[in-house]
Amino acid sequence: MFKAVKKEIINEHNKTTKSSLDFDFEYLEKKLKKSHIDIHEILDQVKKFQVAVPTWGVGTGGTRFARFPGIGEPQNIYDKIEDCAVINDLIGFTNKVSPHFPWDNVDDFSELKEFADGYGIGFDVVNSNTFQDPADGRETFKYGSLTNSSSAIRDRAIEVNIQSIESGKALGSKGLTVWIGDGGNFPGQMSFSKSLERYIDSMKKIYATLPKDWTVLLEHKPYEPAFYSTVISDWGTSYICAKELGDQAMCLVDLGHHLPNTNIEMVVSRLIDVNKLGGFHFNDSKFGDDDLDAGSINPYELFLIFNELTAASQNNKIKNLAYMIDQSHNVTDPIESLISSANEIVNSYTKSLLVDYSLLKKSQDSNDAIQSMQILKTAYNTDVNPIVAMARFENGNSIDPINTYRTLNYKKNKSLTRKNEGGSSSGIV
Ligand code: RM4
Ligand code: MN
Ligand code: MN
Repeated sequence: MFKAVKKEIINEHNKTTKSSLDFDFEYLEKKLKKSHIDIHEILDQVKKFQVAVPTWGVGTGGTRFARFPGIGEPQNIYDKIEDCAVINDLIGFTNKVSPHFPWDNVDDFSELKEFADGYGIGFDVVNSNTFQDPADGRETFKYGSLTNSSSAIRDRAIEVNIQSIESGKALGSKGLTVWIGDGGNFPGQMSFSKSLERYIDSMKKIYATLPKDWTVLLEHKPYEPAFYSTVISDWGTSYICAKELGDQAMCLVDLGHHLPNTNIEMVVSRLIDVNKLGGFHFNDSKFGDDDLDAGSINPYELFLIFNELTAASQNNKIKNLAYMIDQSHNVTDPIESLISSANEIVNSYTKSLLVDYSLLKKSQDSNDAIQSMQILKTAYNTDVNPIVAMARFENGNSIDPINTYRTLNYKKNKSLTRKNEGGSSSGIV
């Protein structure tokens, strides 16, 4: 849309890097040709890739201990949309945002939609927040929301979700992600059985209000903020609930929501096979739900996840997955982190398109473990940056987005008008 970043600035910057890109692209074209891969076919697919940016991700995050605000931080949803538009103007892979309610509540949603439209930004799946208390102070979610033992509190949590759907409808969204913080810190604190029953019961009431063309995505997490048990702890529980709810309920995989060493790519494959994979929250981690930048710690895992997705999509086993980023940026300018993360995600997707799946099948059938591993490694070790950069260029975006961004002095300029009122509405997330 090029309202947040002037098109001329992008064009000028591209002029300085285009010949180097052409050189790298032509080299890769020849290299891939040897393996009978047409780089232009890959490029066409990459140009269409989209992943949504979380509105809460453009504010500087924090830890349990402190938050160190950056300069020119967005102060409200309008500022956040503008930051997201900067990202999209530079990379073009992120033309939708995923809002979080009540954090992003406004009085007039049609005005917000119009504002975002003006930047070429749409609204992806909306997220409901019942992991902190609603502003009106009527009920508290301290001891749980959708699974609380009090029916009045459960009703209030259901209301928050229904309200999120209503807001999402006004914004043109087509889905709701539900992640609850419900769980316990002590053995015996809550009944595993009753809390799950109450979750399903509450979700059925939310599901009943879902428009027919919407999807509800159930997000699991094994711990935090509850540290002994969580109600929707793992993909198995998530699957059981999605199945119980019906066809419009799917499971969402947040890459940080697994116990250490979980084979996430296998979880992805299982959910595909049972027809319940609905979407992702991309991020990276070393220890837990660290919400670090996608591809920054374990890029091979990210590739292996896309390997499952591409194999499944070539067999027509998946469609319409909701791709979203879910990260917390504590030490970087969130705009740079999100640019880099989106590119890492597209990069992994691109590498998966290079896998020779018919050869892999033969190799698997003949129990050739080394060759099978090498087929994946060959794709993974290919430097696909020229394809991703060319996709950005041909879509009218920046060949070298982070350096283009740095020439803008965007945050410094914004700091003149955005007065820091104590930081983002998303707490320490
Ligand atoms: C949670 C979870 C949710 C996200 C919140 C902010 O850990 O990942 O998806 O909405 O954080
Ligand atoms: Mn998440
Ligand atoms: Mn999380």
